[in-house]
Amino acid sequence: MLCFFLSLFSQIFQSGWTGVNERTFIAIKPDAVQRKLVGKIVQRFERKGFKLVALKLVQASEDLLLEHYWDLRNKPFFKGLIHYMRSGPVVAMVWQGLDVVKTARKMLGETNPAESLPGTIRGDFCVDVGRNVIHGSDSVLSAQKEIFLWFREGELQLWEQNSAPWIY
Ligand code: DAT
Ligand code: MG
Repeated sequence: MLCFFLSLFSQIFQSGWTGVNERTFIAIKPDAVQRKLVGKIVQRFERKGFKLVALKLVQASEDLLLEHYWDLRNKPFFKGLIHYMRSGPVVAMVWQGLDVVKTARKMLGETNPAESLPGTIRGDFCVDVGRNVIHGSDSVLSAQKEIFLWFREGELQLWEQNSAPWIY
């Protein structure tokens, strides 16, 4: 177990996914796609100054979701969660920037929309924990695992953000 985490840590440093190159995995869930919130949600990350590295509309397979939510497999809501996440396409994205993992979680709000402050995505766009519109990685390690799970290497775009000197 220790070896596993040491190897993941060393991968993160070798991959350069630190500082302004930190990356997170964000998924706009099927309810938000149906409710036409995609543009508004993407805009929040653009407006903040983060860099879009990958974006695709996907119908997630059951296997992908079982792996994605493996830590929650014993929860009573697990079956419903997988069903909800398979109920339509999700917008899978990778965003990059300084402290993006922690900051994106703040932008999302709490897991339960009722506890999410106005101004956060969940605080502004939803009411039910089972329809909470968006996923965001909870640590740099899980971001790396989730990005590798949802994307192939060639789907991550390397590009210069012209506004970078005005953001950093
Ligand atoms: P988060 O998505 O904030 O990281 P999580 O990882 O604990 O939260 O749970 C994953 C998702 O599972 C969450 O976004 C919505 C669903 N979920 C969590 N707790 C739930 C509950 N008590 N009832 C129904 N769904 C729940
Ligand atoms: Mg989570």
